[in-house]
Amino acid sequence: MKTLMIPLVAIFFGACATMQPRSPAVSILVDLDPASVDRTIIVESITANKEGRLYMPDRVTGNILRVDPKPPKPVVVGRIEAREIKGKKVNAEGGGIAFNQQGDLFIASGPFAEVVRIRAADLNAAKPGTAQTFATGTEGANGIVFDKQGNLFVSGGRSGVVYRVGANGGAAQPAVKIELHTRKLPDGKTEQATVANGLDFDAKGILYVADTSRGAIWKIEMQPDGKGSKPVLFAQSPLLEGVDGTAFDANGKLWATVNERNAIVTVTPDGTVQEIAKNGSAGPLEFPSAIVFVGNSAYITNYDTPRRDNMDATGQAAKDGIGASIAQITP
Ligand SMILES: [Ca+2]
Ligand SMILES: [Ca+2]
Repeated sequence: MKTLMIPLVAIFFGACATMQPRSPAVSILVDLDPASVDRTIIVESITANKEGRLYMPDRVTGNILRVDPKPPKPVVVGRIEAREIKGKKVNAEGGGIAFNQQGDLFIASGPFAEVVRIRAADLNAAKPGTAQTFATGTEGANGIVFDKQGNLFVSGGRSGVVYRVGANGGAAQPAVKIELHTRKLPDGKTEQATVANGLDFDAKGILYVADTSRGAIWKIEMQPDGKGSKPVLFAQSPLLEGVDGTAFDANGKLWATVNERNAIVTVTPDGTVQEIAKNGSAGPLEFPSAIVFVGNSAYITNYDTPRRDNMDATGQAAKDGIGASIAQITP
């Protein structure tokens, strides 16, 4: 018997080796609020500077946090002050975040209908800089991305409009519009109407727009006058229901966080959608909202909204898991 066992064991382990899941593991880089699991910090978007340090806006405090992946301790380097609008205190609720070529940092604010800027020199842990208005008239401002010429594009959430702002800022102009749409979630009550969310350009300068509502990604060719051509469907799948932030990897494959499904997917240039990671409400993905690559490592913000696959056992909240955090997929 014993002599027979050895080849069987060898075959078994050999089979395991070939069947090993190729999906990379998701782990937690840092819990942004170790004292709480209950959204005392809310981060929707993430970007990295040229040195590979991560930056994200906290919607609760208005603080701009910086995290060096080694060691991953959050530091406040800037701030978006709340404003008084029509007699009420309104938080910026910082959304999309991106650097320009000069190293200035830009953050979308839906409640302000603006994109604000903190100059490179003012991103300072010793004296955090205050964000100033850069672009106005961006209703529902959510995702942001720069093109190679330094123009800023801003997604308008449920308005479906993608705005364009020149490198010097000012009043934004509509560049393209995604048709409106509303999807009911499987609970039969919750509605998702955000059709223009995460934005990205590919190497050829084609704009990609995440349509959270349809579970789709649109492709838009830009014309010389700064307007977009008619949006073309790049991918649509139940796997993309809740698609939020996107980023291209070094091979030109598009990665996307799918918030309400607690999932990460990839989309190949021919539009094939593949699930890379997915988990229940306990994490490590907790309503993942944005993704950025530093080299071959992906960093993902956990926004932790209580919705669909990110509901805890009460069916009301998302208090399991660790809450606001950065997840990572490292090679
Ligand atoms: Ca926490
Ligand atoms: Ca949670």
